[in-house]
Amino acid sequence: MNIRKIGLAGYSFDKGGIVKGSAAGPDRIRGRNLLDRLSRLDLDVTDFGNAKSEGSGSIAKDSFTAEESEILDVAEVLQATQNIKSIVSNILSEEKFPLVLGGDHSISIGSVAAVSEKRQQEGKKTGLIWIDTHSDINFPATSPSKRAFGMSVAFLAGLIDGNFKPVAPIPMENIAFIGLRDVDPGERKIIKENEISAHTIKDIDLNGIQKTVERAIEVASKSTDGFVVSFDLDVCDPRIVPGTQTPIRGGLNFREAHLIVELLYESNLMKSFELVELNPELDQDNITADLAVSLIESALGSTLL
Ligand SMILES: [Mn+2]
Repeated sequence: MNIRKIGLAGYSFDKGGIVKGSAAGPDRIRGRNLLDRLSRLDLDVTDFGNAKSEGSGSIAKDSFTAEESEILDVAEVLQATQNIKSIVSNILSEEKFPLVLGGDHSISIGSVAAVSEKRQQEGKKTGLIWIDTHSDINFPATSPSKRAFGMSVAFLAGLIDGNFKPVAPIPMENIAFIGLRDVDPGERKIIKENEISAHTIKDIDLNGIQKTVERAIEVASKSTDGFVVSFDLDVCDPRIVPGTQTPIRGGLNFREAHLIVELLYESNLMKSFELVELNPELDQDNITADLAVSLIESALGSTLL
């Protein structure tokens, strides 16, 4: 298997979301013996640490478009996404596989863009597999929360002009959602109009995990040679993931969640993996944090035999 040299980076940030607390996610995941557990997988892990940003740095309020100005804490979010982008770019320049820990889901605006930009410089296109209860494809105007964590995919696809627009947007024909079960009206419209591949929880009920993941891989790797994977813990059922800010009933069970990342690893096409939205303050006896660690192990090649 191809994933051996890992660059691990956490980003402590929760101003892109509604409920505070996911900024403590990376520390908690590390505290549940992540590095020790990864060392058993025969991986060469370089730790780039947990980073955070204080405020908005030098970004002025008037540097945003009218549309961007609708986003709450927009300057802090832009600062954070720029920071995590540069950290992931460093990991890539050392030719390592980025393993990113969030933080709320807005950090993907930077972490995913770093991978697609680096690969565009190499003449390659990049797909995106977004495993989440939510499609996170709101525009600032359609977003019910006005929080950036519900807009990440819209930015990554290059649908919104301005400061957050990636140099190398992910082609919409190479985006695949897995596990959707809470999609806003504005998002439905965008998904339908752009014919984005969206596998809801019902599709999983009907077709099973294996077929669903195969279809998502097909979409994300069509005329690309790989994809990034972004895993929001809230795709799992609240019974196994109490520690997340937007728990929604009827999610994936423990084995379904693991099988998804096991199959993605086996595809040999994953170019980075990130796991977001652990809120330790809402967790119960670390069951969410421990699930996060075991999903990361499976995504990086841990097998049963
Ligand atoms: Mn979500």
